[in-house]
Amino acid sequence: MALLLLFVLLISLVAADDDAFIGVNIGTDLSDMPHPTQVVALLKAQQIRHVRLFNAEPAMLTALANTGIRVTVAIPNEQVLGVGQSNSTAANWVSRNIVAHYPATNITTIAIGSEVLTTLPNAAPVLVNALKFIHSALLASNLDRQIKVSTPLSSSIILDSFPPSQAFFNRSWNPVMVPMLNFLQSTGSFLMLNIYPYYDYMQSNGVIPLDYALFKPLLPNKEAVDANTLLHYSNVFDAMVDAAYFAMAYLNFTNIPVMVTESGWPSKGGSNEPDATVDNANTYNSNLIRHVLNKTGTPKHPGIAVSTYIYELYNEDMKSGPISEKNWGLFDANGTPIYILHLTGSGLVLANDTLNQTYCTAKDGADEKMLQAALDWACGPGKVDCSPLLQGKDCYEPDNVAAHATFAFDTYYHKMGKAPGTCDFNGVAAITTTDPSHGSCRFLGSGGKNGSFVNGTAPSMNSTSTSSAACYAFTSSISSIMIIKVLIWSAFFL
Ligand SMILES: *[C@@H]1O[C@H](CO)[C@@H](O)[C@H](O)[C@H]1NC(C)=O
Ligand SMILES: *[C@@H]1O[C@H](CO)[C@@H](O)[C@H](O)[C@H]1NC(C)=O
Ligand SMILES: *[C@@H]1O[C@H](CO)[C@@H](O)[C@H](O)[C@H]1NC(C)=O
Ligand SMILES: *[C@@H]1O[C@H](CO)[C@@H](O)[C@H](O)[C@H]1NC(C)=O
Ligand SMILES: *[C@@H]1O[C@H](CO)[C@@H](O)[C@H](O)[C@H]1NC(C)=O
Ligand SMILES: *[C@@H]1O[C@H](CO)[C@@H](O)[C@H](O)[C@H]1NC(C)=O
Ligand SMILES: *[C@@H]1O[C@H](CO)[C@@H](O)[C@H](O)[C@H]1NC(C)=O
Ligand SMILES: *[C@@H]1O[C@H](CO)[C@@H](O)[C@H](O)[C@H]1NC(C)=O
Ligand SMILES: *[C@@H]1O[C@H](CO)[C@@H](O)[C@H](O)[C@H]1NC(C)=O
Ligand SMILES: CC(=O)N[C@H]1CO[C@H](CO)[C@@H](O)[C@@H]1O
Repeated sequence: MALLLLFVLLISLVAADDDAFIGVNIGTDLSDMPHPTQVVALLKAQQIRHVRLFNAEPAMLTALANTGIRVTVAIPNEQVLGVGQSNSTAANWVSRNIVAHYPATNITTIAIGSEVLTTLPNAAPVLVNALKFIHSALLASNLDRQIKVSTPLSSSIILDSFPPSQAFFNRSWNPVMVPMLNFLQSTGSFLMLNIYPYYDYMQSNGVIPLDYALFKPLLPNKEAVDANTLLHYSNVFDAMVDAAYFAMAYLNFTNIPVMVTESGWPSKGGSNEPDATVDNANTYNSNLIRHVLNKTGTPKHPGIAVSTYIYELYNEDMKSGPISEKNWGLFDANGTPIYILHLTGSGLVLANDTLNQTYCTAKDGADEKMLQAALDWACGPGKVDCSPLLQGKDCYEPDNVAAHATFAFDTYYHKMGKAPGTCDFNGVAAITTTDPSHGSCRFLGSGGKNGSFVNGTAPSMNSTSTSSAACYAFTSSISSIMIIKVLIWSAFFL
């Protein structure tokens, strides 16, 4: 009986430990990158409990100390070659960047490089050595159970990803993938994968429907069916994750979980990137977060949710490339949300963004005469108070029909309790999640933008205690949890 109880206790610990989480990537390519204490204040206000950094910057790790936030740190690509060629370089890296901060800063994972195979192929031959050397250094410091080692892969190395059951890793990389998967399996780590349905959709030339990329509900006959497994896919994300499971199974690895290290959608793009919009970004990220936290899992492994880091916290204005590259963020440098996610009732992460606000605007390109007629109707029979549109009033500028109609439509829509059909106006109006307020012209329903504004109210760096070399006490219960965890994973995957 006692044994049974112990077992039940361990299982519940395992279950808690395996809860899928939503994390956020923190890129720092901003011209006015907030101070680490401001970053941490934003994370706290937004209840973000898991972050991934692209390096192991000491000031950031110090600011994250004693916050309870779980941290994935990275060895940047330019250091992978050095670490993979020398175990003493690896050992030094661990003592300088990990041992110096753990456990005050709860580092849970070390990501070796970023998409090394596809962006830095000359480091590929030493990539597995880098994983092993870093792991050995953790082992020597008794940290190998707390801190996992892996390397984020681009999903482009998975070929023939639809149907997922036929997916396989680009065979040129088998000499790296096989020992890598052996390493991940034997150390209880996970396969890190970057998944970008946005690019899959963009590159598919219309083959992938936008709704399928955005997790929007599809009619059952529109779902993609894998003819070999008869599994139904209703979104690109699940199909990619299952493709990774099948690609691993093809190499006989069936018990390595997948962790998605990057996924997101840009909120703005150039003229050749028409689907990089605020609405699409909001829809994708909101649906992704709900999907992960709901533990829906994938068709191949239902109920096994895939922890995912959203790309990314801030818009990075210094990024080169297309306009969309600078616009993947959830927030601007001030900590103001780019859009308010639709997350009501989905749990606590990004809980400030629960306003779920919608607005009614004039459709882009709508016929001016029809807009004018709808505007006249709203301000007349529709009983909207249109006085703010008068010359000299808050919403007079910009003085054009579309802007004035948007004000009238939105006011009417909110007055009617956002009831279905109240944002149509003969087809010239549409619902959006973007607050059309500008200057002193405030729209009904706006006001969420201030909620998470963070302005350096956190203590300055100098008052934050710096953790010196931390001592770590080995606890034997952790090892038994790991063993049970492995057993449970294998049971799920059989
Ligand atoms: C590094 O490798 C050498 C030779 O392969 C070995 O003797 C040494 O113990 C290793 N050092 C560490 C810290 O693993
Ligand atoms: C660090 O994170 C791990 C994994 O989520 C958790 O089990 C552990 O309790 C955390 N440690 C501290 C000190 O918060
Ligand atoms: C597979 O990887 C090799 C080596 O990077 C690359 O040259 C080749 O184009 C890839 N194959 C496909 C189909 O992407
Ligand atoms: C996978 O296992 C099967 C059965 O044991 C074996 O025939 C096959 O060669 C293995 N494939 C690889 C890639 O190791
Ligand atoms: C969560 O998952 C359940 C089934 O697993 C489903 O019925 C429900 O609609 C999902 N909720 C959301 C918000 O996706
Ligand atoms: C949030 O938005 C969804 C759809 O976008 C809607 O079904 C739901 O009723 C909204 N919830 C609230 C509290 O407004
Ligand atoms: C936002 O905050 C500023 C300063 O705290 C305040 O003046 C302004 O009225 C707020 N705006 C809204 C829409 O709540
Ligand atoms: C933000 O901080 C700056 C500098 O400390 C200050 O000048 C500014 O007024 C603050 N803004 C708000 C809205 O508190
Ligand atoms: C921290 O202290 C140093 C030296 O005492 C000072 O130069 C620096 O401005 C301080 N930084 C902050 C953020 O207060
Ligand atoms: C608008 C809103 O809900 N703001 C809240 C965001 O979260 C912080 C911390 O939890 C609260 O203090 C704010 O009131």
